[in-house]
Amino acid sequence: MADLRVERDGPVATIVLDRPDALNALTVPLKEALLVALSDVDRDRTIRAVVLTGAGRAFCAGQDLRERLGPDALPLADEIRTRYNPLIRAMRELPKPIVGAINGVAAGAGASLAFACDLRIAAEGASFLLAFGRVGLIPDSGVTWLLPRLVGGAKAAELALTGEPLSAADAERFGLVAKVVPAAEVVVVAQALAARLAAGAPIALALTKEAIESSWSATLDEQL
Ligand code: T3D
Repeated sequence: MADLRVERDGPVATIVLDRPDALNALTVPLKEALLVALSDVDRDRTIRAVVLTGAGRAFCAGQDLRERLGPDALPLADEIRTRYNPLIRAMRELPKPIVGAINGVAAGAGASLAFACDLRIAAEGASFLLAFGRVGLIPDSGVTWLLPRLVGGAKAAELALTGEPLSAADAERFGLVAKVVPAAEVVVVAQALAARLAAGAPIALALTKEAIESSWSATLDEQL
């Protein structure tokens, strides 16, 4: 599939955003291909864990801003509802763990994709950038839900309001990434973690993911 590759190694599928010249910025075909890949991974019972990464030096630079200026671009809100929100839902509802191999900058909706992974391994030079304000937007694609849950409200507000980048090292300090490794190792380390998860009990993993997700809107009694 153009702009997206899916590589298989036993029970682990690695999904690679593959537009390195544009820092893997998200076009309509790329978003559609990613949604199809997530649905394929969901249906394939032999796949038990997923790695999401980007080709080249970036993880993902968010919405392709060149495409957005084109004549065929949907109104912004429609694009978010019809293409971005389904992607974030598909990632959070996938009953298999997703490990983000954050190989470089994750900006705008690219940061949303990184935050929607279950675990993140980051390359030393990677960063997270809530670039939405630079193009006059508020953080969309789930950022305002995902980020406070990952790093706490104060840090989420700081990152969202200032638009300052968060380095991989700081992201590790805040628990946003599980581990920071040299760039050359990030995919291999993420795949090894995914393989370890894939060796676990799949239904237990799926229910664990679901229980953590549902805890945010549940009382302790409901969760018990
Ligand atoms: O539909 C909707 O609009 C709704 C959804 C919105 C959600 C969003 O994602 S909004 C946020 C969109 N993303 C951004 O605003 C980020 C824009 N990019 C940057 O700020 C910088 O590129 C980075 C900080 C990510 C990286 O900087 P740097 O200096 O390492 O690289 P660069 O030189 O800026 O970019 C390299 C190339 O990638 C360059 O192309 P060229 O000149 O070599 O042909 C640049 O134009 C291209 N590129 C980078 N980001 C995008 C992009 N092309 C299209 N869209 C991009 N988002």
